[in-house]
Amino acid sequence: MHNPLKIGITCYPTLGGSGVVATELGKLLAEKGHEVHFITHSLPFRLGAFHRNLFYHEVEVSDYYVFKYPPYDLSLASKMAQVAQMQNLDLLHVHYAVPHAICAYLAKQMVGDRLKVVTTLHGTDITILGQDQSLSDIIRLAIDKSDAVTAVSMDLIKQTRELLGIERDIDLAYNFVDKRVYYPRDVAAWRREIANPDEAILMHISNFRPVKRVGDVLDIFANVRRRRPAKLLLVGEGPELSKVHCKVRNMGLEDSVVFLGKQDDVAQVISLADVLLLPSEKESFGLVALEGMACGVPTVGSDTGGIPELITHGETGFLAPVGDVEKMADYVDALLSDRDMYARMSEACVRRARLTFCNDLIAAEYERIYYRVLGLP
Ligand code: GMT
Repeated sequence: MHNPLKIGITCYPTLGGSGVVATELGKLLAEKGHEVHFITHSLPFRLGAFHRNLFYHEVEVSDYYVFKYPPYDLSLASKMAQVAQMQNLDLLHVHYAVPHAICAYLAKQMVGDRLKVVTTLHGTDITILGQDQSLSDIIRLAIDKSDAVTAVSMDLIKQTRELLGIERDIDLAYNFVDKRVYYPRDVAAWRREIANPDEAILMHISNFRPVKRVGDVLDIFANVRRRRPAKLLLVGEGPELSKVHCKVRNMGLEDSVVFLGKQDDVAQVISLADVLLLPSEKESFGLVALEGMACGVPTVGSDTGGIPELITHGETGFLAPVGDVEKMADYVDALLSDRDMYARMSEACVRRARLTFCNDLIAAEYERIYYRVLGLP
């Protein structure tokens, strides 16, 4: 039995799966008795109620008039070092390489080698930013200098090796869901307000970035709707949203597509869906598909990145090549046409989410990594 640790966590606090994973992990670690210090530019949106082992340190950026670009990265690195010294942190666990892993490396230079750095790679920090010539060398340095590096799928480990030429060990730590929050909810009353009893509900949840291929979501939906009554619920916001609005109008789908915007209670919202759609171009893991699985909702999506590690084709969903909207629509239709297969798949989803991607398992994996880097095996 090890002593509780003092852990600093840095993530993007206001958006995206990486921030969700980091915040939920911090909450779990605090529950397990560790002292967790979030070092971020604003309060992580999933932090929720006060907990005696959770602390928040806000990064303030200097806006001195000589700066064309306020140096957030330097302020973050300094804050990490200050908090590490004041609170006697054992380690910094940073989520998303840019700029967090680089800042943690700088903080470690200020504090000394006793402060360990664990970096979790989440996906686009490697698959998109890692390919940007202006960033790739500094990302490689931060990865090489971290005391441990984790990635959210085997595929992301492979991509990190191939795209950045990284040779060091990288631990696998999948995304996880808290089974106390994500389980099939009874949302029958709400469902009646949104769809007629004979209508299927398809859903897409994302940050509406080009990589999510929301246009494909509409094409899949239009195809399915030619075969059966259905509604499409779109959850989230992002740069492609107005384009998607336009496409919905041009396709004459205004009456059957509902824009729900950003939603806090994802477990409740996901339970409204019969099928989730995730036709992404790239996806290192696909946290939203796991959240759906845990609520008993199968996903139809693309067989790219880490998605096949999460969704077993034919057992917990269906996968097709990126852009093959016809095939994805066929899979949605097949799922909705066979009640027995649907029930089997929905049960398999809940089972797999609980067995393989459950919070206790993955939090324990991160703890093992922390103790290892601290020389406490
Ligand atoms: O999906 C996004 O665009 C957000 C992004 C993030 O960094 O927050 O998500 C990435 O990290 C998630 C948590 O590990 C993964 O579940 C997503 O698959 C991954 N997104 C991509 O690889 C595109």
